[in-house]
Amino acid sequence: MDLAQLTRDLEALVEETRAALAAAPDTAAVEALEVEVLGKKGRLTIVLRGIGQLPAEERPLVGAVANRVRGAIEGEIGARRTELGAAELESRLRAETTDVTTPGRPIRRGSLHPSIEAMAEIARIFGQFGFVVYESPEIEDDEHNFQMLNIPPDHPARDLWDTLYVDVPGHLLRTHTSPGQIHVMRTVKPPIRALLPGRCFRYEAIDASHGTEFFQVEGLMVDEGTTLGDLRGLLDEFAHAMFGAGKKTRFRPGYYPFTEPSVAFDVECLVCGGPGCPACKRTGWMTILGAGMVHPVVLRHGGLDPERYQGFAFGMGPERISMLRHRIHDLRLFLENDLRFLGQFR
Ligand code: 2NL
Repeated sequence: MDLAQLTRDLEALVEETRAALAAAPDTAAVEALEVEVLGKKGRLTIVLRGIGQLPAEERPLVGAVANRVRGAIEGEIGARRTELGAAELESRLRAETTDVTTPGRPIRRGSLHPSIEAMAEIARIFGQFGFVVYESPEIEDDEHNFQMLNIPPDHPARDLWDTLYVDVPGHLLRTHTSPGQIHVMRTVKPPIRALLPGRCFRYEAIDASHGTEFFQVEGLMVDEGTTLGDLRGLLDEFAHAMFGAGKKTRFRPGYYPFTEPSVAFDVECLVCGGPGCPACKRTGWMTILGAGMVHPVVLRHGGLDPERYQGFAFGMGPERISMLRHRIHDLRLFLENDLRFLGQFR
């Protein structure tokens, strides 16, 4: 081994490495080549072992050549790594790109249950007249559900409400939202304009117009000098907003123990408009709610002096309102949760 030979070997190593780098398909191959050439047990180290056999004065010369060769190889490797790295990044970015122009999966929107839709519309309309929504418990006691509403324990009117009882003596599932109005009268100072929507319960055989659970929306207005005429005017506005401007309405005598006088409020038949058809049982009218002037006894139970304050109240079933609006013929549809039915509402 002499200096010239060693120098040629080193130059050859540079050439071979350059060729191998050019052929390296990816950065992993470059890493492998780096270890093979420059590593601790790499080819450069092996070539430089020959230095030991050279005369001492030639060794620094080889050292200088070796350093230049190492530098050249490192430079080549670095350049090729950068080149391949950029290409690899480029192709990864291309592969992982999200095409924001691809059509998305449709988002299925839910819809309101028709009872809820009707209650929201009722609340919206009465809200425009200053009525405020209150809520009250579904479990009540006999006093609030019956006695304070002028329905004493053995009164025959109790038969109007087939009651579901809970296993706490004296307590029951409210048969109407009226006990909530008692709470309102006892806590809110007149003028009162209260709207009470909520779920009610009755022990009934389920058929096309009855269920054991249903919603009720009750309204209550109490102030000095409130009259049946005020009730009539308010309900006309409601009927026109709900069923159409200009629809004819009427009051008929009715009966509730908690109102006197009591009325049924009808709107002209929404199907035939008056002459009579099967939908209105040939009467030309459809009943939309019951109402009346709050009975003085009930005002007193509400903590109000009937000599000073008068009030009216009304109650309606949102399911009935919804049935009239959408011409639905069977109440059971509101309870069955058939999505083909439920999906048709807002
Ligand atoms: C109906 C009729 C009605 C009332 C509810 C009421 C409440 C109080 C005092 C007086 Cl605290 N009245 N509520 C009055 C008349 C009718 O509901 O058929 N609802 C579905």
